Amino acid sequence: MRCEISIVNISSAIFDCSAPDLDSCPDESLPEFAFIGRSNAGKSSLLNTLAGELGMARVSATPGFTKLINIFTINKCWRLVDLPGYGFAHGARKHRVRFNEAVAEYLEHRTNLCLVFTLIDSGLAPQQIDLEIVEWLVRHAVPFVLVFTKTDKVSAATVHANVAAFTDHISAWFEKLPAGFTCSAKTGQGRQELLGVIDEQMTAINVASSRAPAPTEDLSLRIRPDRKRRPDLNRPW
Ligand SMILES: Nc1nc2c(ncn2[C@@H]2O[C@H](COP(=O)(O)OP(=O)(O)O)[C@@H](O)[C@H]2O)c(=O)[nH]1
Ligand SMILES: [Mg+2]
Repeated sequence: MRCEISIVNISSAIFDCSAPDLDSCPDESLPEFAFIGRSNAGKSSLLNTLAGELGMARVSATPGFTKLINIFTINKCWRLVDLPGYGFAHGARKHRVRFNEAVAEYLEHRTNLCLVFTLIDSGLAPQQIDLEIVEWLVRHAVPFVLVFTKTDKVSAATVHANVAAFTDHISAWFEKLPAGFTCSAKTGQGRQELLGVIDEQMTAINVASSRAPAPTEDLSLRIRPDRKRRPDLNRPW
């Protein structure tokens, strides 16, 4: 399905499902944009800010739903995916990052996954667990951008210092750094930029779709070859 309308304004956000694992996720017919971050990084708040008045991520804020993959269809043509937060492993593997198994499966194998928004609290110096997540995403060739959240809570100088320190830590892993954004769910800072990223990706998909010879082509088949490619979004921050 091709989206003819601009997606920068979210006009409908429909809760699809809370999936316990990859197999329970809906079909791969629509492009997906997933949000990950530590618990408390500001994921649900940012999703709600993106959706405006629609209160999209309310379900994910409900206890019991936070361990599930919460999926929302936006404007009937793409999806936002609220992934469970990550933590450290207990026991022998402690100090190693621990994903919910379903999250790892989703990130590695979901063929219609376009881009991951990785949320990091801008008020904190680089956290080992966030660095490990970025390393994991790089190792598994998952396309992602960095989103530094809660910028209203600390001074601009602190945000700048924390972002610079984080960038410093990860820069050796990249030839080209991933794009980074600073956001506040409270003030709306960064909202248009994040929606702009989604718009860019959707436009690219639509352009590819308009070039496709077969009218009945399945979107998921078209996305699959690009699945492991890094997004070409090299904005410095
Ligand atoms: N000041 C401020 N607080 C925020 C912001 N985003 C989230 N919070 C607060 O941080 C806490 C965790 O946010 P939440 O969205 O539930 O995080 P999640 O666990 O990643 O989904 C809540 O108390 C939010 O009100 C923000 O941009 N600014
Ligand atoms: Mg949440």
